[in-house]
Amino acid sequence: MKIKKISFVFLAATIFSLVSALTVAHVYAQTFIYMSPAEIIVPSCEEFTVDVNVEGVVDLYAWEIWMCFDPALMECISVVEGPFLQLAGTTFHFEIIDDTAGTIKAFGVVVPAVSGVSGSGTLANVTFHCSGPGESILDMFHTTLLNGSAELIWECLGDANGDLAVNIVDMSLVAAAYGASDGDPRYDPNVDFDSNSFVDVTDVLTVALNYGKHCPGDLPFLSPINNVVSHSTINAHVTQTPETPVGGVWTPVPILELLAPWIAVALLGVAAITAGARRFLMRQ
Ligand SMILES: [Ca+2]
Ligand SMILES: [Ca+2]
Repeated sequence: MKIKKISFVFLAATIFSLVSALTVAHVYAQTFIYMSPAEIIVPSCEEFTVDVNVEGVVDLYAWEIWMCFDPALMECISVVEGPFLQLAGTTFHFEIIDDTAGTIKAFGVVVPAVSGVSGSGTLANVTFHCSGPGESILDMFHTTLLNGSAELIWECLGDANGDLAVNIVDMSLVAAAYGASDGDPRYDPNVDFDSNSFVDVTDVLTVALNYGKHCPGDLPFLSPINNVVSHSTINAHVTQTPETPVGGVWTPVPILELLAPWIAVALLGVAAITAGARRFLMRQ
């Protein structure tokens, strides 16, 4: 009976350990897109940069991030691609900044998409110029991470201009229509390869997966499918403080305070001369 009790305790402890280990592994296996620093405090009229990072991603071929900010408080100066995706090879990066609406739309993709990158790193560096005191959320939305899963198809996928080749021209065309939906003047059905009435990073990745191919001749082609990486996003918060006067605050200094040491020296000199003169007269 005692042995049975010990066995039961041992079994329970083993199960608990296994569950704990699996839970921890699950936590660390989660994928995040987050901004760093998460809390930004900056004086008015200064520039600041936020890194957009990814944590714990596997086989990343392409990313897309849309962001919004308060255009009354800041403007976006630049979006520079970070080094993480470049670990997989040559990349193509594109962004649309709208400082009137306060939005950023950006993507990065490996071209040609021959291998993905795994791990953690920086996707983009976003630089803002602060224009006045106040607070704003830097809100990421429509974030997409795509891995290398693809299915074979028997059509010339990725050729937007019909010249039977998939190259930088097609990548430029899909970039020019990037972010547009059906009805938008920039929308181009020839680059909406998945016919979902929207040109986004999935269409960009379609070009990247087939980059360099010719048709007919290089069949089959590749279509992204079931390749969305589930993830969470964590936003940042900006506090823009009132401007500090250049050179500090001027305080008037009393003139007597400045001259006091010289007045003291002069008085000592006069006293010495007077004492010397008195001594001379007494000898006479
Ligand atoms: Ca083409
Ligand atoms: Ca599409």
